[in-house]
This record gives sequence, C-alpha cells and structure tokens, in this order.
Amino acid sequence: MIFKTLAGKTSVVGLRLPQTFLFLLVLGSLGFGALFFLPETSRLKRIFQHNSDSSAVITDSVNGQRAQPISPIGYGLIRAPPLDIGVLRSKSQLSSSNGKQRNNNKGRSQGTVSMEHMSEGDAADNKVHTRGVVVSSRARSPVRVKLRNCMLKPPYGANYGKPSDPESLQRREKVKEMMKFAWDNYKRYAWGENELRPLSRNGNDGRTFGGLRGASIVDSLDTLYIMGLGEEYQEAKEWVENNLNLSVGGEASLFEVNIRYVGGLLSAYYLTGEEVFKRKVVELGRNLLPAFNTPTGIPHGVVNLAGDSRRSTGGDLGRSSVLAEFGTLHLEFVHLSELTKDPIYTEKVMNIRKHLNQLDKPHGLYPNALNPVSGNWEQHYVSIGALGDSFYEYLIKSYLMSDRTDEVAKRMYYAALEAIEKNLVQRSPGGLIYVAEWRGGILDHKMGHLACFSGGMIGIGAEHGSPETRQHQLDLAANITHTCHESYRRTPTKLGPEVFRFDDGAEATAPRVNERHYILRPEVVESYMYMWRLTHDPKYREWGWEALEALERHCRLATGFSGIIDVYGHIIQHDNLQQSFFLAETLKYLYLLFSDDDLLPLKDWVFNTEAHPLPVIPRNCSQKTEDTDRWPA
Ligand code: DMJ
Repeated sequence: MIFKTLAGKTSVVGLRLPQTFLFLLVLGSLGFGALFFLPETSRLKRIFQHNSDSSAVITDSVNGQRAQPISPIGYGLIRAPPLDIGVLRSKSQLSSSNGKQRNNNKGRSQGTVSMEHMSEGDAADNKVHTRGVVVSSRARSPVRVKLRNCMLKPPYGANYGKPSDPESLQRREKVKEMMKFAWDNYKRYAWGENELRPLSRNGNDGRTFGGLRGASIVDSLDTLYIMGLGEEYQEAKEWVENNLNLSVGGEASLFEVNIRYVGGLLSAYYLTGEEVFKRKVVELGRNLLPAFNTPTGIPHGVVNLAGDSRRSTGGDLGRSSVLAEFGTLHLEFVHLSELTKDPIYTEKVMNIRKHLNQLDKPHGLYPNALNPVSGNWEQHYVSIGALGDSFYEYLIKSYLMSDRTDEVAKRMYYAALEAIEKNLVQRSPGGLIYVAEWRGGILDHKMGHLACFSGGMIGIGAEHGSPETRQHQLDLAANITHTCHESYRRTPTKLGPEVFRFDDGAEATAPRVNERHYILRPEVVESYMYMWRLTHDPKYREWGWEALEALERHCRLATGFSGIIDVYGHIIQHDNLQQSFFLAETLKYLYLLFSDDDLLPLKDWVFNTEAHPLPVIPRNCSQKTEDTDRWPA
C-alpha cells in the first residue's frame, strides 16, 4: 500500500491512486512539485450542531459550583520577547538558591508555576535570566489549581531534557537549527499557507484540510515551544489568534484535521496554558461533530467545517470509512471532553470502540474499511501500515493516557497484537523481521514506511502486557526497528523508501520505481526515539544521526526541506514539499532522541499520531472522578 498519505491518511498529499502518484512523480521531476487533489464532491451540509458551551467553563469538582471561564492558567506561558536559544523552565524551579531543584509538585500546587526562557548555559548553571520572562501568577481558584494538578504536567522535569554528553547536546542543537531553518523558509515563502513548496517558493493549500489554513503553523507550535524557539512560537501563536478561521466551507478530512489541528492546538494549550488554544480547539471540535451523523455513529471520512452540508461523505475508499481514520480520534476527543466538560466527544469515540469490539474479526484481525451505514467490514484487507496503522497505536495510547485504567483499550490492543503476530509477522530469508499485509488470507510481503511506527508502539506496549510476553514484545519492537533501519541503510541516500519488499529476492528494498520516494516521514526516527527511551542502546541515537545527516545532504535546499523522488537515485530529484509533519514529528522526534528522558517523560505524556504531546489523565484527578463510567468494560 503506498502510503498513509496517499492511500490511507488523506493527508496533505491527499492522493489515493497509484496513477495519480505517477502523475505527481512526473510533475515532481519537471520541477512543479507535488500538487494536491481531493475530489470536489458535493457540498456538505451540517445537520447536527452540538450545543455545548464554547467558553469551556470548568466545573469545580470540590464544591460543584460553576466557575467563571478561566483565564490563562499561567503554566508554561511565554510572553517573552524571543531568545535565540533557550529552554523553558518553571520559575519555582529557577528560584532555587543553591542550584538544586525544588520540589516541582510543591511549586505547582501552590499555583505559582510559570515559565522563563533561558539560555542553555544558564539553565545548566541555574541562573535566572531576567530578559525574556513571563511570569504569570494568576489569581488562584480551586478550578485552576485542580486543573494544574491533574492535567498539566511539567514538560521538562529536572534537567529540561538537556543531554549530559556533549555530543548529544551538539546533535540536539543541530536539530533545533534545522527546525529554525524549516520554519524561517516557511515563513518567508508560504506564511499562512498549509505547507511550503521550497522549489517553487510558495505555499500549498492542502485541500485535505477543507479550507483550513496554516497547517504548518499549528503543527509546529509545540515543537517550537519545546525547542525554546520563543520568537517563532510567538509568531505562530499570534497567527492562530488572529488568522486561524475554523468555520471554513470546504470538505476536510476528519482524520487529518483531528491529528494536526485538534492535536496541535490541544498540545499547545497543555504545554503553555494559553487560553487562545483552548478556545480554538473547542470551536474546532464542535465543527467536527457532524461527521458522526451516520446510522452507526462510525464517522464519515470527510466533514464540512462550516456546517452547511446535509451530510458528510466517505473518505479514501469511496463510501467506506477507513480504520486508521475513524480509529484515530480517541486521544483528542477524550481530551476535548476533559476541556469542555462535555461528554459528547468521549461518547462519540466510545461508540466507535464499542462497535469495533462487537464485530467479528477475521482471525482476530481488523480489516481496513468499514461501511458506516451497515456497520460491516467492506473487505478483508489488513495492514499495520496505510489505512490501518494508527488505529492500533491509539488503542495502547488510550490505555496509557487513561493512566492505565482503560482496560477495554488494553484488551483490544493485546488481542490485536497477538493476531498480528500470528498472521502477519514474518522472517525474511535473510533473517529480517517484518510485518506483512494481508489480503483476504493472502500475504503481501511488503512493509510501508508508515508501518515502521510499529517498532515504537510495540515497544511502549511491552511493559504493560503480561510479564511473560514483555521481553518477547520488546525483542519484536527492536527487530522491526532494525528492519526499518535496514530499509534506510540499503539505499545510497541512506533514506528509506515509501514501501519496501521481501519477495522476489528483495530484502527491505524497493524494486518498484513508484515506491521509492521519501517524503520526510517520521515513522522510522519515531521508533528510534521510543526504543532509545526504552533501552538506552546508543545505536538508536547513531541511527537517528545517520538519518539526520541524510536529510541534510539530500533534502535540504536553500529554501527549506523537501522530500525526494527516488531514494536509490544517484541524481536527487525533489518533490517540492516540506510536509507539515516534518516539523511536527520528524524534527520533534529527533530532538527528543538527543534529549534526556525528562523532556516530555513518557509516563506523563502520550504523543498523538502527529507527535503532539497530550498529558496522561491521572486516575486520581478530581475532574475524572466526575465521570467514573468513562471506561466501560
Ligand atoms: C502523519 O500525518 C501522521 O504520522 C500519520 O499518522 C501518518 N502520516 C503522517 C506521517 O507520515
């Protein structure tokens, strides 16, 4: 399957057919770059408008009273003029006089946490920087304190992710430089557009987003923030505040809008506490609800954000709904309910899960396409790559995000993994472990680049399954990650192809010309990052550095980064697109790979499928106890 973007993921690329892709290849080679199409289907009319309170008032769970709409929480707020390099840290931590860290929890519970922007050197010495600071000790209310204690986690821990060894620190700085370069070029040539087309020096409107603009801005907010790119973060925030129009009339991919815009805004809110992000995400969440208006509640793939359509339509597979699309809403929708105190979002995704849970599954596997009207599978194609992938990812991450209380998600994940192992996991003649695709019982011996996220997924799931399977799953995760690394290592560019095969003598290589492109995808470095965190085996950092060097060598142009048409080519041709997920994911995962584990610790944060960190919702969080039935068995 070519790609989540091309086939399954309705992304910016928005193309579905191999012929279309060939067309793009031709355009790319002519220097026109990628053009993006979604069929102009009929205008959609919203038939259902939810009436929740958009001001997102949070109820004080202590005395049950309705609180006033809250002002910025004051956690992680950057109001500062920019600094060149920096990390963000809490004032309570900074004010420690003897250079040791104060107890974070204590600082937070006192409601005094705010962030300062400091240089790396100062951070190391624990000196307070006086320029560029934001301190926002907001009026305290039980609501705010409760929200802070329950939901907002310090992203930086004790050392702000600063790696202890100089080489990793240098590498991390290199990633940051790449992010700044990518951002500056986007700003220069494509500001406000969805993505930068570096060769033609303009923007792409990304029709998959139905008229929404600024995808690269929303996708970059959290990356800019965690890298300490304060000026760039401010520009991004101001654009969101002044220019992000969410009630546009086009047809948008529910999936893409959810993972990039909802995920990006949620993350930005949880990291910074800036009210504007909450306001925007709550408005956007409401606009997505008409997609669920089907007889089964399984959403259509396409939604009209302006609410002027009578119906939503199918996405990638005509009238079918795609597993990876309707199965990749859970994390964001649960958080929308958390923020709004409106259960409707959680209800929508719980209904999807309930439906899937009760369906018969061939050999325990989940086919990729389902009819949202009849509620039945449409075909028996199964993939952990395009069309399937992030559904599995969201099962284990739902469990983790629920502070390991969501037992249904856990059961579904481990049962699915068992079926995948039994039916899809293979060993090549050369000893490489890979996850094949399944077409009604017949194996297709190939893996998409997209499927390489599964190394990381299986890795983070390993420690939560039964103790007997733990080591086995960790080994499987390591083996898949190794295979994905081989798909990179076996090319002259040291970047991996979109699809690699294990048939007709191929071993993690791409014999087919139309499967040889690399579009700046993150999945391989994503697995390196997780495997590094889980094992601390230095090879993962080395592999990440190899990928970074290859990106610099082949994908960096004078005007931004671009995907390439053929990873085996000796003459490099560019596809003229700096994908927004390059800024959201690829660079963020590389940055985390070279950071210490206390930057966005995995026990406190779960990354959505676009790498936007969302906080774990603690089981003893008072907000949660208001809705004890959230995870029905
Ligand atoms: C991203 O939009 C997300 O990672 C999605 O889950 C898959 N496709 C791209 C990156 O390849």
